[in-house]
Amino acid sequence: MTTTIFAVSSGRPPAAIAVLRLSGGSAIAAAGVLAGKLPPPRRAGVRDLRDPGDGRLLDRALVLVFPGPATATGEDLVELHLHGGRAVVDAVERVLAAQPGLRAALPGEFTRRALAHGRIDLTEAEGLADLLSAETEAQRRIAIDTSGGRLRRQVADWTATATRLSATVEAVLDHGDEDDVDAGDAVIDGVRHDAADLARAIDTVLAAPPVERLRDGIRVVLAGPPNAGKSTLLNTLIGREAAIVSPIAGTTRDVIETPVTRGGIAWLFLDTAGLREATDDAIEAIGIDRAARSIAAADILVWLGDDTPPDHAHVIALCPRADLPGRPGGAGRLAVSAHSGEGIDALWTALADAARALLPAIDDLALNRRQASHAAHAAAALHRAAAQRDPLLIAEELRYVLNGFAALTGQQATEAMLDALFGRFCIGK
Ligand SMILES: Nc1nc2c(ncn2[C@@H]2O[C@H](COP(=O)(O)OP(=O)(O)O)[C@@H](O)[C@H]2O)c(=O)[nH]1
Ligand SMILES: [Mg+2]
Repeated sequence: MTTTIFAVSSGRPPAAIAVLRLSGGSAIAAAGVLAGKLPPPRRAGVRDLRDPGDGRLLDRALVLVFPGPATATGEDLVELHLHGGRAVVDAVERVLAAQPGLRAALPGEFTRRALAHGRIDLTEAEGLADLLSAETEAQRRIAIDTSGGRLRRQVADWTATATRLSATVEAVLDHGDEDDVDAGDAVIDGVRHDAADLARAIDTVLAAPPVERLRDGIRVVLAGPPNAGKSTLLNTLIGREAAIVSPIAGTTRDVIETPVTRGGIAWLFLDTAGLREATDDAIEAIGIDRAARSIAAADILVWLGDDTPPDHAHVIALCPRADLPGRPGGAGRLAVSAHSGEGIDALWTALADAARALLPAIDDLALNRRQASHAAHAAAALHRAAAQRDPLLIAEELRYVLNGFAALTGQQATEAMLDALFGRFCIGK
């Protein structure tokens, strides 16, 4: 029997109520030791919780018992709704920890058990992690779909189709000698046709922008020559002094990253060292090198130079410091001044317009990079299967496809991968 774990799931005390959850084979017995006769399954009951050592009252709590396996974790689960004071929670946790087979839960351990018992799959666990960290409405909407099994159901659909194709090919391979050859060919042609259809369906999903951009923010890189006003503009956009501003060229040496949410979009603004050809300062030179790499990795490049911007798929070219006399305007350039505020709202509008193409639409099935890479492998194998005539090779490709789907939903997840995922969760989840 696995150990029984317990943790406050409702956030840090003090609070009005603290929901302490127990999960595992000893959960119900342990709750009984504190509460005496427990309420019937899935019915709330108020109980006196007592220290079994000396019989003293710990708290008066609402107790709920959920016998497994039809529970969130797939194990016996108990909820104690305590008064949310720190000392109350401490006292109850101390008594629980003293019972044999019980210990405090690790971060994400309840969810990890849910995954281990097949109550959720890996895509749902990932969606849950995103849901818990969601700060914008769009993040929440996509995460709630994924955590609710939207991707799991889609992959189950794809898996059913690939399994049917695989079985059809295996049947042709098994009975190839007995049946007439033309009939076998017709069946294989049908499989190839369906494999191509499935590949295209997956490609459509893969064409949507990745969920990371929605979650971690759209990377907006401010770049241009020294003293163009990059750092000042960054501070104006985010509304605080994150970057040092000075008339001395070469002040900003490292890339400064500042996250901010605005207009329901998560942004990550990156201020960079000014790009200039020659510098004697070794550290500034490293900064310039980093700036060049940031530009390459930018989702949107905001260019503050008066010359032609570097090649980039999404560039917004500015005419900065537009309040100064004699600043060149120019077609296709947005005049902005961090000092007068001119053009700042228009810049936000231009950013939001560019962002729309970069983010998954709210109704899209959005995949993270891990999920997308497995789906892409499966789609590639399907394309290869569709281009094949040899049933043996088609069968082989279809096995790759099914492996890819299994990896996507976590049937082959490694411990290290799970550690990384559940490290993102808080204790009690
Ligand atoms: N007049 C005016 N000066 C600005 C503006 N933005 C920045 N500056 C000045 O230009 C100089 C360089 O600014 P900074 O933001 O450090 O430029 P960076 O090197 O591109 O980061 C500083 O003296 C700023 O005060 C602006 O919109 N108008
Ligand atoms: Mg600067």
